[in-house]
Amino acid sequence: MDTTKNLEEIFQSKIDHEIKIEPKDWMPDAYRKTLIRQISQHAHSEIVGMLPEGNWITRTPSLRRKVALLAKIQDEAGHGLYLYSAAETLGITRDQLLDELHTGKAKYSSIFNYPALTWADMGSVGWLVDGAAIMNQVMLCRTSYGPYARAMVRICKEESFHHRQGFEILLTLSQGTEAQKKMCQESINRWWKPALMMFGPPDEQSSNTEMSMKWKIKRETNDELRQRFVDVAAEQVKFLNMTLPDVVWNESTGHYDFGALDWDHFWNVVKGNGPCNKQRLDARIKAHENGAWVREAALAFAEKQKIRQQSQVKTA
Ligand code: BYC
Repeated sequence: MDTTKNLEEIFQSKIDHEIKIEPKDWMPDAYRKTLIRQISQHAHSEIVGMLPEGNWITRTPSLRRKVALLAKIQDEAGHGLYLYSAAETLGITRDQLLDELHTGKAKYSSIFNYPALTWADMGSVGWLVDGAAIMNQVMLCRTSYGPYARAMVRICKEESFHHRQGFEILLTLSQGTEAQKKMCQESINRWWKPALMMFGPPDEQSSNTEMSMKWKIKRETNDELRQRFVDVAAEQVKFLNMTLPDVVWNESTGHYDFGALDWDHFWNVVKGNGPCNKQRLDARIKAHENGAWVREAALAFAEKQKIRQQSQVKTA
């Protein structure tokens, strides 16, 4: 008979040999718990992330921009659904997950607690926020838990469109009037450091990285991904003729230095005290309450279909 120690060895050996862990496989409780934490935080980020952009749907400068923004926001709802479904395979219900979000127990990405003040912010969110998300999420396509890895493949494909959509908005502004150029640079300045904080705290303060790397949930550390993102963005910004605040080339390291990040500020935002935390949570709860009739109607329809199928089986 398999003892827990044996099961743990088999589990780790699968991970070491790049065999995916599937929902019915044995897994340590801590692995299950950390996956539920990370996947649900990710799902919540997708649906809270729709809010700052939703504010701009009625104010896009053209119909073309409106169609693209609507499609992006709709994709984000879809990403939330894939991720909630992946989390549900670990034995938690959608209701529990949403309840944790609405009661403030669950975290979501710090970045969505900042306001989107100008149209250029739709560009910065696409270029910097989706850019940082992709940098982090490409490694998650190879994460050790099968349902999460498979969801991430589709998410990453869609995120790369979002990234380009944002860059194109900034490129247009950067070639426009002086006022448009100024709006573009001001927006990049505001989003830059919060985007760098999306990668999580520095490695020495990151409580989960060590185990998550052993279990191959994460494949690279927060600091490694953050530096790679800085190096890529520092080259891309040249095409905009704009600058990134505090970013300078370091000849000796062969990387760009990016200046100090205020981690006290970050933890304060994560704890619920950022500029828009309250507004975001209130909007989420209101949307959930207003959607109750849709959930009830969908359940009633499913029930009706079930009864119809059963009666068809009986008459056949
Ligand atoms: N914000 O030990 P650490 C997007 C928490 S949005 C808030 O390094 P881990 C998009 C962390 O949860 C991007 N909290 O953690 C959507 C932990 O707390 P607990 C969303 C943060 O998990 C719409 C504590 O700090 N992407 O895609 O190893 C429009 C210590 O951190 C943050 C994902 O969620 C933060 N920024 O690494 C546009 C990707 N950072 O739970 C774009 C999946 C850390 O121990 N998630 N914390 O109390 C991950 O890859 C990892 O969870 C993280 C953090 C890299 C974020």
